[in-house]
Amino acid sequence: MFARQAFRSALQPMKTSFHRYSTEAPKSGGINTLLIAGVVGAVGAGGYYYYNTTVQSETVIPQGPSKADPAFIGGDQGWIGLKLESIETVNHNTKKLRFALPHKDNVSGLHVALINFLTAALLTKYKGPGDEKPTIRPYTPISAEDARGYLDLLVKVYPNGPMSSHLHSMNVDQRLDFKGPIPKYPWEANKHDHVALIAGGTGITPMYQLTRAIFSNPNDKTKVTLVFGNISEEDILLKREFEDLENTYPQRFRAFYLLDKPPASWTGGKGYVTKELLKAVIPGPKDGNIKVFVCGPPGLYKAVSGEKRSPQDQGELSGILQELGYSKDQVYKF
Ligand SMILES: Cc1cc2nc3c(=O)[nH]c(=O)nc-3n(C[C@H](O)[C@H](O)[C@H](O)COP(=O)(O)OP(=O)(O)OC[C@H]3O[C@@H](n4cnc5c(N)ncnc54)[C@H](O)[C@@H]3O)c2cc1C
Ligand SMILES: *C1O[C@H](CO)[C@@H](O)[C@H](O)[C@H]1NC(C)=O
Ligand SMILES: *[C@@H]1O[C@H](CO)[C@@H](O)[C@H](O)[C@H]1NC(C)=O
Repeated sequence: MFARQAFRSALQPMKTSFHRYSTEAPKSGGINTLLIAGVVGAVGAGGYYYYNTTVQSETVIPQGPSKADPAFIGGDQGWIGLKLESIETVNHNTKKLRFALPHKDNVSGLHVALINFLTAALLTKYKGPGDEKPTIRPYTPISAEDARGYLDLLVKVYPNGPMSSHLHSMNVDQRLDFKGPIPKYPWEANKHDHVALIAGGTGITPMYQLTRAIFSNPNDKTKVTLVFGNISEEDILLKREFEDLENTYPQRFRAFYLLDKPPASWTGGKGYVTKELLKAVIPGPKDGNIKVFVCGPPGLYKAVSGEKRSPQDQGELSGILQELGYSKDQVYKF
């Protein structure tokens, strides 16, 4: 299928933000126009291969990870200082930071069980020398929920962002306060037939967590369509991980990448998420039991779904998804 081929060759990692949403008018024409024409053509020509597979209901309870003591149990546990164990530079503005859990046998505690998975984040806290109040920010670890002894954060630095700047300035053996888990969207196998994940920049990390929960459970037959936007090719985070999924589950996983500043050879999308693109590539509001997840910088929410009002309040649905006819309960803003 044309679109699939075009995108497959375009698979790359992701990251950064849809800064143009809020700061500039979109550029028009170019590759993006061709891309959308291609996608629409493909859909029109025969519909999506992956709407045809029936979702089997689960019959076997999968084995959860073997018993291990979780580091994060929520409640009144309070902050836990974790030592930075290693630092990996991912690209010009992103680092992967590995923090050691208190004991080498601890798991993070961000999973409930494979069949009843709570997508979740951890809070980090840092108070700089001159700061009146501590800065607290949520992060979604990208390490596996059953990884023992460590957790990995993928962190993009924002020039004037207090927490991301602090994280990027940290040295091995320094400690950072963590607390959690902060529950997000409760997941269980086959809760939805098809989910669409619309991410910008590091908004990819919760999407990765959910995707991994789905594909690590052999009983979960959910189809996943990812739409991921960032500035340049180096900004595509977790690209290899998503490529592996696309190769392993071609009937169930598809990824569409959009670049603000594509190289000449780029055959994927250009610019930002548009109504036409979403209409062409994600399941529609009437396509059965579907759910659309959104995570990214403020401009992405504004354009696609409307912003969250607070961690507890999803706010009204607006933007592209509302225009396309999705209902509020078909959309979850991370
Ligand atoms: C559930 C969840 C999971 C997350 N996971 C990750 C992760 O895995 N990795 C990661 O790097 N980040 C993640 N984030 C984002 C993270 O929490 C921080 O927001 C980010 O690291 C920046 O923090 P900061 O203190 O450095 O900068 P901030 O002070 O938060 O500012 C960052 C940038 O955003 C701009 N900005 C802030 N608010 C607005 C606004 N309302 N409108 C327009 N622009 C604004 C600022 O100007 C600045 O350039 C996650 C967020 C959520 C909600
Ligand atoms: C983000 O940038 C990376 C690296 O340039 C690229 O591979 C990826 O496709 C981009 N993703 C989005 C959503 O723009
Ligand atoms: C980590 O594992 C140890 C040993 O298994 C356990 O006693 C402890 O409660 C776990 N959690 C933390 C936060 O240390």
